[in-house]
Parts: sequence; structure tokens; C-alpha cells
Amino acid sequence: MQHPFLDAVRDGTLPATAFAGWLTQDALFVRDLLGFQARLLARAPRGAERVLAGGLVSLVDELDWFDEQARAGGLDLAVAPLPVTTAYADLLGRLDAARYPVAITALWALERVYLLGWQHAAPGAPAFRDCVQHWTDPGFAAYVTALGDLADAAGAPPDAVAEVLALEAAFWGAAVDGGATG
Ligand code: HMH
Repeated sequence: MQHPFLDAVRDGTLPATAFAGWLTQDALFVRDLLGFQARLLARAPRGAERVLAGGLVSLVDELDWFDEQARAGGLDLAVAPLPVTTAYADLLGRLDAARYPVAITALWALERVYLLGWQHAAPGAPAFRDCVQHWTDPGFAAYVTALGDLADAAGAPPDAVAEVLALEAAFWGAAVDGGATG
């Protein structure tokens, strides 16, 4: 995944305010994802429970991490969602009603693309390096691989990921230009 936002994280040209704006929206997204994934766990096959439950704990850790970043950087996380964040919440809501194979495949895709994005930005300019390292952690990569195995086993149709890919691309740009360039 490539995006001007990620290039700017890598070369250090991203304004700190743009990064902070992205971070606050992503904190909202992770909260939405936690709910979606908790509901998915409740209807998942027996063999998927451990991976999904582990992922839930990681999402709670991620929310703690956002709180720490906000405290350290003087960020206010109590912001209103931007349109792309609301659109993503809507998609997760629709995935609640989708069959398990479609929902698990969408979950894999959104984590996979996110990982690829940060890998593209790595190692990141000094100002962002700690964050980039956080999101390219080998433990996270292993989790994405495990989700891929679950998605393969479930055998969803390929169109399960199209909307996820579009929203992931739009999400990077939203905090920079209001989503005008996606
Ligand atoms: C936009 N996609 C987006 N944010 C995230 N934090 C993840 C995926 C992974 O949790």
C-alpha cells in the first residue's frame, strides 16, 4: 500500500498536525473495530476463537497506546469522526450482517493493507520512527498471517475486500486534506 501520507511519514515532510489528526481518527476507528471484532468472535467457528480473541486484547492494548500518545503529545482524542471514519464504521456495521467468511476476509484485508502501509513507510523519519516501529512489529505481522489462514479456510468470494481497500486508501488522506484526494 502506497499513499502520499505514508511517503511523507517516511521522508519526514508530514506536518505534526496532520499526523496528530490521523492518529485521533484512527483511535476512533480502533474503537469501532473492537466492537466489530467482538461480535465476530461471538459467531466465529471454534477454530478461529483464539486468533480473534488474541486480536481483541491487542486492540485494547492499542487503545491504551493511543491514550499514552495523546497524553505525551497533548492530543485531545475526544474529536468528532471525519466522514471517512463514519463510512468505515458503516461498513463494519454492514459486515456484522455478512456471512462469517466475508467478515473474516474483510478483517484480514483491513489489517493486511494497514501492515503493508506501515511497511512502506518504514523506517520512518525520526519524528515518526517509534510509531512506525509499533505498527510494523513482527507480532502484528504474525497476527495478520494468522487472520489470512482463517480467511483462506473460510473461502470467501474475492469481492469481500473491495470496499475495505477503498476505505483504507481514503483513510490515510482524510486527516491531511479532509479526504479530498483520498
Ligand atoms: C485505518 N486500518 C486502519 N487503522 C487501523 N488501526 C487498522 C487498520 C489496524 O488495526
